[in-house]
Amino acid sequence: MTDAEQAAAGPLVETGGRLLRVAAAQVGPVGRHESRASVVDRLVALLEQAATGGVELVVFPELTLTTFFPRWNVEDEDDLELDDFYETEMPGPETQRLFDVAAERGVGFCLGYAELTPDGHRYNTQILVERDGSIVGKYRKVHLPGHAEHEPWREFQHLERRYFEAGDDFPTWRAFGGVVGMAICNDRRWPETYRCLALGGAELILIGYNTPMHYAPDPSQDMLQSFHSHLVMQAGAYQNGCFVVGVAKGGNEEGVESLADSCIIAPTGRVIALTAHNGDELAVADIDLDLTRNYKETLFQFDRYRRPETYTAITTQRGPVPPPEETP
Ligand code: ING
Repeated sequence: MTDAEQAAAGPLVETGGRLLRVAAAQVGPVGRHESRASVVDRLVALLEQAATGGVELVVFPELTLTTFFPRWNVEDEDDLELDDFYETEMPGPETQRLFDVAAERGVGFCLGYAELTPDGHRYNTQILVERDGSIVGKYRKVHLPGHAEHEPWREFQHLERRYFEAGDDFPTWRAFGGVVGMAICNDRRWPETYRCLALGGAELILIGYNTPMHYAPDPSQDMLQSFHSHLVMQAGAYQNGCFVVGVAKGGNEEGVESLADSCIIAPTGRVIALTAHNGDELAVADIDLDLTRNYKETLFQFDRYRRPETYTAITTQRGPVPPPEETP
C-alpha cells in the first residue's frame, strides 16, 4: 500500500486488535531483614488483586525479593551475608507460590531478582512467566551502573558492578499474544536497549527499577529523577513503536528515598497509566498490541528507513572520539 493509499485509508489500526490487560505492580520498601515469605505475601496479594481485575500480565520491579542491597558494602555489615540476597533456584521453595497463583488464576508475571548460578556467577536478572506458570525466558541486566569498589564519600553505595556480572544480549520472546522483551533499571537510560529489542521484534518491553532519588556524582539530577525516568522510557517507546512498562521498588527503603512513578507507556509515547503513591500499588491499562503497527509500519519502518551502514560508530566505539584539537 503506498503512503497515499494508506493516508486515504486512515490510521493503520483503530482498536480491537490484540488486546492485553497489563499491570505495573509497584512494590514499596523491602526492609533489610524482611523475609522472602513476607515479600512473597505482598507479591501474591498484588497478583491476586490483578487477576481479580482481569489483568493477564503483572510486572514486578528489579530485585523485588529483597532490599536493594547494592546500597551497602556488605563486607562491612556484620549482620549481612551477601549470598542471602541471591536466589539459587527459580522457582525456589519460597517463590513457588507465585508460579502456583499464576497458573491457578491465569495471570503471568515478570519478576526481578538476584541470580546466583550453580557455577557461581551472579546476575541482576528478570524472568517472564506465562499465564500457565511456565517460564518463557530470562534476561540478565546488560548496563550495570555505579561502582565496584567501596566509596566511603557517598551517603550510600551503588555496588552493582561488584555484586553482579553483566548480561550480554537482549532476547525477545513470543508471549501474551505478541513479542515481549525485558530490560532492567539503568538499561532504560540507554537508547541501544530499546532499539536492540525492537530489532528483535519487541512490541512490549518490561522494565523493573530501583532508582534512588539522590545521585551522588551529580546531585543536581536529584530533582529530575522522575522526569528522566519517564523521558527515557517515553522516548524508547515512541522511537521503537513499543509499549513500555516501567515498575519501581519505591519509597524510603532503609533510609534511601527511591523513585516510584511506575507507569505504562503507549507507542505514541504517552503515559497511559501511572501509580498514585510510592507503596505496593497496581497501575493497570488495556493495551492493543496492534497499535504498535501505527508506528512500526510508517514513521519507524526500520527496514525501509534505517541506515545501519552509517551507524558503525555505535558498535565499534565505546566512548566518544572528538575531532583533533586545532593546531596553534
Ligand atoms: N539504578 C539507577 C538507575 O539507572 C541511578 C542508577 C541511580 C542512575 C540514580 C541515576 C540516578 O535508575 C539502577 N539500579 O540501575
